[in-house]
Amino acid sequence: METHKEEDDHETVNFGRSLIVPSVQELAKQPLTKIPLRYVRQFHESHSLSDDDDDDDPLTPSVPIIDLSNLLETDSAESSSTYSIELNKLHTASKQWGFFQVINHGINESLLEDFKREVLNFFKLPMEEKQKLWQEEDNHEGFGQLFVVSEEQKLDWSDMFYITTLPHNLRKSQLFQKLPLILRDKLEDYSKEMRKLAMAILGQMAKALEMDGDEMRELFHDGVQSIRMNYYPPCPEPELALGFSPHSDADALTILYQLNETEGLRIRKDGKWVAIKPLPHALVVNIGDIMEIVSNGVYKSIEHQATVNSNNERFSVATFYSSNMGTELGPARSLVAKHKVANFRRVPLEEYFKGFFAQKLNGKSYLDFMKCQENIT
Ligand SMILES: O=C(O)CCC(=O)C(=O)O
Repeated sequence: METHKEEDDHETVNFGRSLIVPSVQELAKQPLTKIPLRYVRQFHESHSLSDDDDDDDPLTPSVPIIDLSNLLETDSAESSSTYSIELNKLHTASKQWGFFQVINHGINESLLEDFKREVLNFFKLPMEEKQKLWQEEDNHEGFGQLFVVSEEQKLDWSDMFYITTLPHNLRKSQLFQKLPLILRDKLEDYSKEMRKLAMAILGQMAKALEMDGDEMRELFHDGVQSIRMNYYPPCPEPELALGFSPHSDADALTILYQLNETEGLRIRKDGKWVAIKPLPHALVVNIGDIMEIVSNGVYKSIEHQATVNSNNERFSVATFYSSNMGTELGPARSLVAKHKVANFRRVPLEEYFKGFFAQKLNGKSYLDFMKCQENIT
């Protein structure tokens, strides 16, 4: 990972680069009946979208819903049975699903509405304006796509805007300053609220895992946060394309805000793709690879993908929260002592991220890099 001085003389880190690709939003404005070959998936990839998909099967379980007010709201809560039941739900969801929706999360509704409006407006900016915020060849922050490493690689049917938001010294201030003013303000507020929420959930996870709470705080205070805004335009051949290739997230916790009611997010559960239906006022939380590592494999990061459809556009914002830059990433020492085995090795966080962003997305394959050799299955 390269570290360099920006003009305003603070250190920034270059987490990676991605080949520059055309805007799908612009492409989708043309009267297309077929999508260009670069977006057409192999049979087995697109096949997995339709044939494994049990959306309408009433027996398909739906992702757990956690009521955060039962965990966070009252001081005396921890001794109550409501608290223990909810904590147990969180623990089970994190072990068995790696995904859950949170309700009563305490994020101000008007902030969510204002931020949504600004993100929708942002994607509506004319292309000449967006060009000023496009990725550069040596860094993947800005508008574009991530994880594009070759000209032959299949592309996702989406555009995104990606930015490191916290800690402030890692933020590319030149990019941030170019954002429309209201979006910048709302993004600042949203990013702070997401950090608070992530820390609160991590605190509860420490309790559920019976991990040393101080160790969790030590690892994640001042953590690295990045935000990815996704736009999925309607697609003339949705059965042949993917909005987002299957992947697990490299961070510890992702908080996903689905901005409109168009469905698209699917997670792989017991070999089947299960749709996560947007629930009004809820946020989707998922375990990332860092949390799988820190929990010594107790919690699982889960493969997910986004599908597209022919009629409706879809918007989402993912906030990724990771441990802090000083961290050596590895299983929590308090858990290794308890489990009497370390299931993952230790690497500096920088090295871990550098490896992640240098490759094409491929399910959960990157986690193998972190497994202790004898544990690779
Ligand atoms: O848009 C979605 O539902 C998925 C987004 C996602 O997986 C991501 O941004 O990492």
